[in-house]
Amino acid sequence: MLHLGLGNFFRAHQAWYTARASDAGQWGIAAFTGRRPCLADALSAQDGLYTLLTRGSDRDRFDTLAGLSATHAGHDHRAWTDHWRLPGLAVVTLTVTEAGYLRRPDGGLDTGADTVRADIAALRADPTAPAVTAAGKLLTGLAARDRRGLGRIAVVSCDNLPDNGTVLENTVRELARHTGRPELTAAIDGCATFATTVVDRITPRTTDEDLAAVAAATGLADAAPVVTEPFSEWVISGEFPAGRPRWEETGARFVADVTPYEQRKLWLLNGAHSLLAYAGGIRGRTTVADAVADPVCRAWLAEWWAEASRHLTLPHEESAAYRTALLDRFANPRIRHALAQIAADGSQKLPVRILPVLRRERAAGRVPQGAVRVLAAWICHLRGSGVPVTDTDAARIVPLAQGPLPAAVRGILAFLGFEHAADRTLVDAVRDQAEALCAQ
Ligand code: CS2
Repeated sequence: MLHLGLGNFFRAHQAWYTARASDAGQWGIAAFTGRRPCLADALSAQDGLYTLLTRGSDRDRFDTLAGLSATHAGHDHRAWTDHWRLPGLAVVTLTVTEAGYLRRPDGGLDTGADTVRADIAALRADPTAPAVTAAGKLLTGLAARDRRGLGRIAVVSCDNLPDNGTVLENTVRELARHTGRPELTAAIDGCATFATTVVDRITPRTTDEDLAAVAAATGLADAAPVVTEPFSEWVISGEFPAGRPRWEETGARFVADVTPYEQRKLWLLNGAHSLLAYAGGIRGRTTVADAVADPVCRAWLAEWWAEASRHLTLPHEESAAYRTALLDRFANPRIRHALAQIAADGSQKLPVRILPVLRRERAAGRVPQGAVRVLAAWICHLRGSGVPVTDTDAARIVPLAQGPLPAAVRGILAFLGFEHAADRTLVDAVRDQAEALCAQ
C-alpha cells in the first residue's frame, strides 16, 4: 500500500484498520507526508512504530502500531515513483484535506492556483517530472506504473468531501487534459480505479502533554504518537482490482452507495464541528468539549441538527442514535479538540458541510436559522471574532468580509453562490444573525 498525506488522522484510521486485519503481515504501507515533511524523519528514526493513544471518556489505551514499512517526505519524487513501479502495489490511499484537491467553488480544478499551474507546465514539458499537487503526484505515479506495463490498482480518497472518489478522479483527469499529454490520461485509464469512502475518527493535534503521557505510560520516548477517540467508522464503495487488506474484519463496511452515510457524517458531525468552531469561538470557547458544555452552543447545535436531519435518507432512529452518540463523542473531556484546528479552510468546508442542507431548506421555502448561523459566524470569524483565521483562500475571502457588515455579508454569500438579487430573504437573515454574533 501507498499513502499520501501522512499525518495523525491516517495513522489513527486507515493504518489502524490495516494493522488489525488478519492479513496485515502481507501489507506494508509506504507513507508520504503532505504538509509535515519532518514527520517522515521522526517516524523513520523509530522504524515506523508509533503509539496510538485512544482516550475514552474514563480511560486511556496505549497501542504500538507497526504497519508503516517506510515513511518519506512528500517531495521525495524518486521514492514516490519507485513505489508505484512495484508489482505488488495494490492500494493507494490519500488524506490531503479538502484544500488539497485544489478545486474552484464550482468543483472544477483551480487552474489559476500557482501549484496547479506549476504542475501543468512541468508535466507538459516532461511527464516524468516531479509534481507538487496531490493530483499531479498521482499522475506521475500512474504514468510510472503504466510505463512498466503494470495493471490497475485502487486509489482511495479518505477526505471529507461528498463522492470523494469521483472528485479525485475528475481532478486527476482534468489535470492530465491540461498537460496536453494523452499518455497521462491513458495511464489513468489503464492503471486506476477510484473508490469513494466515508471516514470518521476524531483525531486532535498531539500536544506536549500527550507526548509526556505516552512516555509516562509506555516508558518509550515516542516523538510522534497519535491521540484519538474510541469511535471510528469507514464506509467504502468501489473496486479493488489488485486486492486489499481484509478491512471488513476490522470494522470497515463495504456498500454499493456511500451517500446516506456520507451525508450523515458530513452534515451531523463535520457541519456541527464548523458551527462550534466559528460560533463557539466567538463565545470564547476553545475546544469542542468546552463548546458543547455551553448551553447556548448546545441549543445552536440542536437547531442545526434538526434542519440537517430532515434531509437524511437513513432511518430516523439510526440518525437519532448517531446524534446521541455524537454528543458523547463531542463531550469527551479527555479529547482536547481545538476549535482553531477545525476552523481552518472554511472556504472549502462550508460548501460541503452546510450548503447542501441550506439549499434543500430554501427549496422547501424555509429559512433555516441553524445553517444561517454557521454562515453568519463564519463571516464574523473572517472579520476577526473568535479563533484566528487560517484559510487557503484567505487572500480572497478576508478582504470580502471587511467593511460595512451588509456589504460583507453580500460579498461572502456571493462567493458561496448565493446572490442578494436571487435570494434577499436568505442574505438578510444571514445579515441579521451576523449583526447579533459580531456584537458578542
Ligand atoms: C473536523 C474533522 O477539522 C475538521 O474540519 O471536522 O477533521 C473531523 O474531526 C473528522 O472528520 C472526524 O472524523
